[in-house]
Amino acid sequence: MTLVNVGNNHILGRYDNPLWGHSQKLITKNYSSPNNRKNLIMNNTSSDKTFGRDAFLSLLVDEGVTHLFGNPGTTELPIMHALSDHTSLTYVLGLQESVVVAMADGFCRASGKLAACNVHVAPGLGNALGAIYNANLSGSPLIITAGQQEQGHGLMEPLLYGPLVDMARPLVKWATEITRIEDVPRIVRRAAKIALAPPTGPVFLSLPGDILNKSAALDLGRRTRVDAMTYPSDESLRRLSERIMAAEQPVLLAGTEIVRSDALTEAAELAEVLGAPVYQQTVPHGAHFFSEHPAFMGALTRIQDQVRSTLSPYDLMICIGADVLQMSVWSETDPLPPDLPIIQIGLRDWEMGKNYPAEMALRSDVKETLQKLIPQLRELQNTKRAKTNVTALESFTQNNWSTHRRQRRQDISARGDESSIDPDWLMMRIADCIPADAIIVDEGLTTSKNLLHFLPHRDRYSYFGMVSGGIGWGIAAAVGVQLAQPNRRVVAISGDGSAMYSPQALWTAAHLELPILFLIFNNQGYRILKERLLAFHGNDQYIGMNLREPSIDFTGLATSFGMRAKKITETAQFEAAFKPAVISDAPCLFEIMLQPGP
Ligand SMILES: Cc1ncc(C[n+]2csc(CCOP(=O)(O)OP(=O)(O)O)c2C)c(N)n1
Ligand SMILES: [Mg+2]
Repeated sequence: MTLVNVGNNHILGRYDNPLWGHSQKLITKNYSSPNNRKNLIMNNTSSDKTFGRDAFLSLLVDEGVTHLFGNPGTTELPIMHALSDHTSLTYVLGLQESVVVAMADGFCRASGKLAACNVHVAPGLGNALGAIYNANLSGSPLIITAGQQEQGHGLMEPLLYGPLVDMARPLVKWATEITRIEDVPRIVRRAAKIALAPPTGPVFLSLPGDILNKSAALDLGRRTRVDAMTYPSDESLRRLSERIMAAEQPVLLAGTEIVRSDALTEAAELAEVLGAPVYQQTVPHGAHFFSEHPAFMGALTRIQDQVRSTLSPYDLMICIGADVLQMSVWSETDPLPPDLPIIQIGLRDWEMGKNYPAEMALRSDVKETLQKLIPQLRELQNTKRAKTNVTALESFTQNNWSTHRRQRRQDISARGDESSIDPDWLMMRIADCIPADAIIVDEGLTTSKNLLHFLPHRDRYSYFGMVSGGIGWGIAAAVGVQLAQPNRRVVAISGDGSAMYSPQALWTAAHLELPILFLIFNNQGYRILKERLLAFHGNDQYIGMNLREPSIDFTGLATSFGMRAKKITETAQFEAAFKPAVISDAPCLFEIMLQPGP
């Protein structure tokens, strides 16, 4: 690779990313000091040699990894053996590999930091694939490793052997096997750089046992970070601001990169400058916009007809780091109104023009770009337009998120006391009663479908939702979120069906005494599937959708893991128990009994 000087940064070369299918420019900065480097030339064998296992763990630490999530087997024993010499790494034990990866995913999402996780050979990696799929969609910077059988086995296919790299490859940014101990530093350094280079995402390394147990004189090198704090050229910014000002009724689509780039304040300022309403992208991954801002109208639904009609009044859609109209259930209607032009800003150029042509697509950091764009828009704006925008913002209050919340609250109060717990009432009370800086991890499915109508997004880490529709993420992700944010209270909400995909994570929470409050909504089945079977097929024979006979006792399950737990059947009981639990510093589970639905 050649080093080319570009201003203050360096372009270190190009690499091909299999996901994007084209070359990425790498702008690099160097963070390791020469002193650091000296320390990293390891001396822990009698002959100035380093074991592969020690080199691997030292490299993780030097790359900034603080938590190694894992589930060990024989092929991971070299790492487990070396761990006691690397005390700055916290090992977090998960009792099933999908749980291990989901915990690590939660940690990355709630910190933006690099994390590592280790799973066991082919069956363990197989167990983890659904969670890796989720981590890839959420862009979690994660080094996933699996122990591999010793290379000395050759082609003899020992127990647990499998094509690990081939298995992981479609779901990660980069996957490789380390076949020479000399490559350990280069490969781990490259893995960390790729995971953290925006758009961030998981990478996979297969670690054969013989590489971990061999020793060699190794220089562990230094870390590389790709600085992607980029903004468009002056010319692009000029064209962008002129195009935006030419629109009479622009609308903003707030997306996931606003969280990653920490650009909530800038996104709000853009809405104010333009007097434009803001919708959250159709799949709310996180807290993409301040809900209580007058311009916030809520999330777009995933119902094509509704989205089309919501967007039809506008003459320009400005997508800020957003997935453009990702849907779930198919419909003949296209959600995008014909002739609605699109502008896309963000670092994930895979998303640009992916589903709909973009009139302008700018690959740049959202925060940096908005910081440059907003003053230009102000300059172009005349006083008359600025006044109209203020009036427009005021007019949104008739129909915005805050107004709808007020109405929904009144509707719920008007319903009066009901014998069973009403899911919407429950969501309202959860939103009301949690501490202001609490974090919600949401896999509540039908029960929490209206949660975001009550729960305001107030900061970038206040809410984490499912990104893919793959269930079994929430309970485990909450463990990682709590580890990443130890000073904030995590409330993990989950359907009963979803909870059964990763109940093992409750044990990790209990074992680490993490003060997570788990709320399991027990409606004794897969309500969402029942509702859809009835709606799509007119069939009320819910074969394979009831979790009854026997009923699952979540209170007993949590208690068996050493966690305090309580069954809640009435609203008054919830009112009495919730507030004290949400400020207690011990893990706790409430099993909330709800109507089974259709
Ligand atoms: C990994 C995975 N397996 C299966 C499904 C299919 N699926 C979607 S929702 C659901 C049931 C969810 O039940 P629960 O968590 O109890 O929520 P409820 O519908 O009752 O609100 C299932 C099985 C899925 N989305 N992801
Ligand atoms: Mg259910």
